[in-house]
Amino acid sequence: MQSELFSIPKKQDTKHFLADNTCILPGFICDNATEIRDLLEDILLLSPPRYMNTPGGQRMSVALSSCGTLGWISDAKGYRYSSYDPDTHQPRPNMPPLFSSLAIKAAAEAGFRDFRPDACLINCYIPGSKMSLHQDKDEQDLTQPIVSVSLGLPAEFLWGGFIRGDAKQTLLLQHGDVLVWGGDDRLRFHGIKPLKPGWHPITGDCRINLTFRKAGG
Ligand code: MD6
Ligand code: FE
Repeated sequence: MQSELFSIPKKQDTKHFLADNTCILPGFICDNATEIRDLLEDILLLSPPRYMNTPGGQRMSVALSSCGTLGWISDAKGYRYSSYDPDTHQPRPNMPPLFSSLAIKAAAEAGFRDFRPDACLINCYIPGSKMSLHQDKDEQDLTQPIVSVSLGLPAEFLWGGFIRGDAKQTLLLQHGDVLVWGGDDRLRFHGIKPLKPGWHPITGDCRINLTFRKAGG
């Protein structure tokens, strides 16, 4: 039943602002999901997702890869962007034109008209994977927004304030949804609750999240 429901995804031409500079575009990339998944398969062969350690030595719960000019890494030296894959020592796989054009279109829809992403982080979640509350602040130009694309299993997204302990809203991010934020909302704390088990026709038993950023100068 559930798979039938998911296999006829509908693009919804709506947007909903959670705050002045945080916008959810439900199902925005549904029509492109299969093509995105196929492109991701090629990228993840070149740069396989891996569990990195936090600077404190904790293994992260989400497996991560990147494409584009820059990719995000974490190790004992800290969080940062680098142009080389730390495991393969190769440049990052190219960001497919479909990825950048959808990210630019979504940003414009949310009111950010000059978004030029140079990094696409690929987060792979299996049941139980979570992302602790964090701020995205490793990018050089914090005036540029972040565009987040959800594929596969739904996830509960925690959307907080500017101090870790601020009240949080829980938002269900579903397959095809795009979340865009920037401006005054750029440094909000956020995270993902442990992924619930399930199955999705596009991604199987996992969730994939892409976040597009302008990481370099
Ligand atoms: C995720 N997303 O959805 C994790 N960061 O799996 C993020 O950490 C995130 O969705 C900045 C802006 C939007 C996001
Ligand atoms: Fe984030």
